Amino acid sequence: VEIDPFDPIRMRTYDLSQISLSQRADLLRRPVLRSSEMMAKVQPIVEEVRLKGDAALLDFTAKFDKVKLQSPDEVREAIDKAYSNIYKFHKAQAKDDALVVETMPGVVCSRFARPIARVGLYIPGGTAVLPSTALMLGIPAQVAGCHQIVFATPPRRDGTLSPEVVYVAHLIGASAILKAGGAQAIAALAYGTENVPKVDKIFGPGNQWVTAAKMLVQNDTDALVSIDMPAGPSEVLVIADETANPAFVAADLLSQAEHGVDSQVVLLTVNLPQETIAKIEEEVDSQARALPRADIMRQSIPKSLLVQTRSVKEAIDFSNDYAPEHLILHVRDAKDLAEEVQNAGSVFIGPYSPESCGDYASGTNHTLPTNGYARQFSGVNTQSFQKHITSQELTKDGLKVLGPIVATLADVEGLGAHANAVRIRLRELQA
Ligand code: HSO
Ligand code: ZN
Repeated sequence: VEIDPFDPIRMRTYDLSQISLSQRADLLRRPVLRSSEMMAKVQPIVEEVRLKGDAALLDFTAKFDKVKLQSPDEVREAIDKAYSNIYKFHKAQAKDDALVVETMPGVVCSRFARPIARVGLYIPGGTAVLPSTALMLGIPAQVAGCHQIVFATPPRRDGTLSPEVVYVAHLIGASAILKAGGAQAIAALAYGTENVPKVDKIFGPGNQWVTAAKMLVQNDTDALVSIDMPAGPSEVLVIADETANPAFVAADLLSQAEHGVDSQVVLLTVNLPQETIAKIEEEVDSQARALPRADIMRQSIPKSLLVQTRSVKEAIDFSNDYAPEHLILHVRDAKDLAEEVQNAGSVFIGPYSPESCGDYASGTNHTLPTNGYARQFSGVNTQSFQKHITSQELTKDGLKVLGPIVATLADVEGLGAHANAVRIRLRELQA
């Protein structure tokens, strides 16, 4: 039936005085309920769910609602495994946090770590919910022993939170979840509100609003808050030589390209013949078309770079100058080449180490420096949630040796009180 949107919407109208008895009888009839037919259709569905439970439930949801859901158990198990790996790697980072060095006989210097007491972890909403980011920020906070861990994440349309984010909040022992996103969430964490606790450091990726708000509050001495690192769009640089599998290379480029229309994707080929380059390009095109976020890749891939180089040396030099967030090495002896890396957030070595593993579950952190900041920033790690305090203890003999050196340097700077604080003791020791 053709439906004209401009057709008036009207009821069927009759006048009892104008219609026959048989027409009147028609009006009294209900539309036919073919209930036995429907029952026959529904019965096997009911039966299948009764017998097979969740598996059948998910199958029918895929068939009728055209959505492939995962079973809650499967998701929980995957989160648990990821948690365990990320925990292991970040726990190991906490090992060398007590340092004691006797720099001279009787002069003992030490350094010890303390957690940053209150931290705010921003988990973006937007085009993809990222419970993995909750793990990547929450686990090092937990390992470091932060006293108060506050999540902030934008609520979904219906006002609820993603159940995966809530599950991670329980795992890591978060004390609160702020259901808000954007600049307003960052401000609430920085200053505190009636209901939101003020934090000492704010972590996490976000859009331009979130990033700008983090920069603002970090510059406000009244807020007294710091941030993890400057953030920009996610990026990957892949180096591929003739040993690379074109399909793997393309898949890795696309996994970054799907993050957003401004994702930065760079491919450096090393002495690749034109046919191999063409093969990679075909793979990029055909894989992208079949993926759910093809629309995003249609915008990010045309902005990506393919640069041909003549040697591995030329490629790694380019990469070190670019300082990518993620560097993937699809080359012969990839492990040796990794030794040459000077600037990168995280390195993925060889054909079986896709960035996805580091993004989710191998153990390394996925909150990494972008925009060239890998030159001077590390990715988020356990130390990001700590500060280090140093201390020293000198014996009398220690001061006898070190004191004159200090007094001399204080004299050079013209800081008599400094020199005096040493000499007053040395005199007492001589007496
Ligand atoms: N590749 C992103 C992290 C991420 N990937 C989260 C999937 N989920 C960071 O650059
Ligand atoms: Zn990713």
